[in-house]
Amino acid sequence: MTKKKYTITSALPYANGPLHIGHIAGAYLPADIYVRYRKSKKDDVLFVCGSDEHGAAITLRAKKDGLSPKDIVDTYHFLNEKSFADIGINFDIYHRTSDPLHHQTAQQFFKTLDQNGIFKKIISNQFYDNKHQQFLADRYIIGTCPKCCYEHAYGDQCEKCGSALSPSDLINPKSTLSGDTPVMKETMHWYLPMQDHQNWLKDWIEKGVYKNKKLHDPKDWRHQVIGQCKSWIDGGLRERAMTRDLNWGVKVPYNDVDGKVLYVWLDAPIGYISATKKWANKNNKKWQDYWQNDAELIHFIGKDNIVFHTIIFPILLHAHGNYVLPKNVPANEFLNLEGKKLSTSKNWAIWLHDYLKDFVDQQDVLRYVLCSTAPESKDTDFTWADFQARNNNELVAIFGNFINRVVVLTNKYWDGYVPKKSNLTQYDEIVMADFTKYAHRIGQLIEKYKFREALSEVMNLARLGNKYLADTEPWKLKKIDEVRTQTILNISLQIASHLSVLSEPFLPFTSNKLCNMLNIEKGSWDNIKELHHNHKINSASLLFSKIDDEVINQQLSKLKLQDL
Ligand code: B3M
Ligand code: ZN
Repeated sequence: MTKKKYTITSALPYANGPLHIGHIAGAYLPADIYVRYRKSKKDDVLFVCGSDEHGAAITLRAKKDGLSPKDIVDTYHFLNEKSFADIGINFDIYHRTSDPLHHQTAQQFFKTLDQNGIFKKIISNQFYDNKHQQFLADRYIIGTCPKCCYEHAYGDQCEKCGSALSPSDLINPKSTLSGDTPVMKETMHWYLPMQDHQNWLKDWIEKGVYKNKKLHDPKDWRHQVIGQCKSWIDGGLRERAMTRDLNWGVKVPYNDVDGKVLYVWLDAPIGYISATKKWANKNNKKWQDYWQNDAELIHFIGKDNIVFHTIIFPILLHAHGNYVLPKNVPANEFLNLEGKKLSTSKNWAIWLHDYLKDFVDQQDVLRYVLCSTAPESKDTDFTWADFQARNNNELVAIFGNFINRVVVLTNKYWDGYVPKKSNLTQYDEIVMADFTKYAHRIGQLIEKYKFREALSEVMNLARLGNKYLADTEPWKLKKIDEVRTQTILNISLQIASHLSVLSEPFLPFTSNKLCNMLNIEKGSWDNIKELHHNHKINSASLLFSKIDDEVINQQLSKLKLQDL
């Protein structure tokens, strides 16, 4: 029997700027935790991501900086790839949508859909800038919002009142390229009539049933994800253009079509497939194994990407044929920063590469805080005070303290040799029965995408260790009852060994350090190493250190400067 395959994707970030903590908390850290867990379970799992290098997000940024789109994507692709690696988010491949293999894959996908008769070609009037001889993407048109009268609303959305708009709704529209009033001009595009897919989509999302097969239990999908899907479907799906008049992107693959590219939300999700191909070519695998049959496809995203991953991309996969549909789309809500919405354009953010510079060798602190406060079911807030408190009161005081005591005592009393376990008391038996249950419990929570709860169980395991030491006080017993002391330390060392495996998805750097201290190779989820009598561990080194007020105040002042 071939092993079940898991294909895990994280949203492809636009290569138009650096990553901030909101991105990490939303779509990347949860995926990385899930993947590390699956790998520890020895599952066959592939983790793909890459840069989204097309669309108005890129061309607008290029224009703002006076650079070419190519300059922009080259800069941020490499910066972001490095930041991900530095924070321990371990993609199997970090691809890019400018890669020729991606262009080819997306064009072929489009052609197949077109041959299957999926699209409708529709001629419509769209805004055109005569001076620049160019059709205008929604974001390139600003004007007055018809709902709240804000004068700088974009063609797709008013940032003041939040209304979704289309460019023709704007009062007094202007082109951001020339500042002129754009004219209407006819243009033809390929449209996806989403309404034709309404029925099967409804069954698939709301009941988990597709082609008479039960594919998932809707109860396993997050409440807000199902909610958004329902409101889209119940509101009535419409046709949506799948091509654009632009010169930056994947070209529509026909000879007689000039100046048209695929809609970025058609091209980008196909990026998951082309990334898989690239990885498979390099690693001598078959990419199809990860997208067909019983492969399990899971998309990790932020809530602003839900409709694209639960409705539009599934329609495309279904219409193309020969692909699985996503098993789950565990979208997160948003993370705020000090009570305000994170915003790249307003520079209200903690940039990942800045954090990594300011907090050398403290990747796991950020991972810990972002997972503990992850916006899994509602928006949450990151504050520097909370960051400090969680580090000092939880990582240092609970996890670090337990490991430090165990390793120091073993070195002090027995030169680092694991002592023998004998004459177990009833309390020892209870503690042992208890700590061996954590692997299953934490694994179940991760499989249900409850990462916050799973991480708090990891901390409970460390708490259990601390309590055991506090209750038995081996440092007081050493002179009176050597044998008892040995047993207590032996059991505590086994708890430490469990922590080295069960903390790994969340705190991979810490887990490595812990394995070094315990002088063991990393165990796997279902096969946690027992530290045998007379195995020699290494000396203690600190896993975490206290963060002082001064450090936090510096970060707060930095934010104040950004907020001008
Ligand atoms: N680049 C949008 C975003 O970063 C987009 C995700 C693509 S996932 C296929 O919000
Ligand atoms: Zn408005």
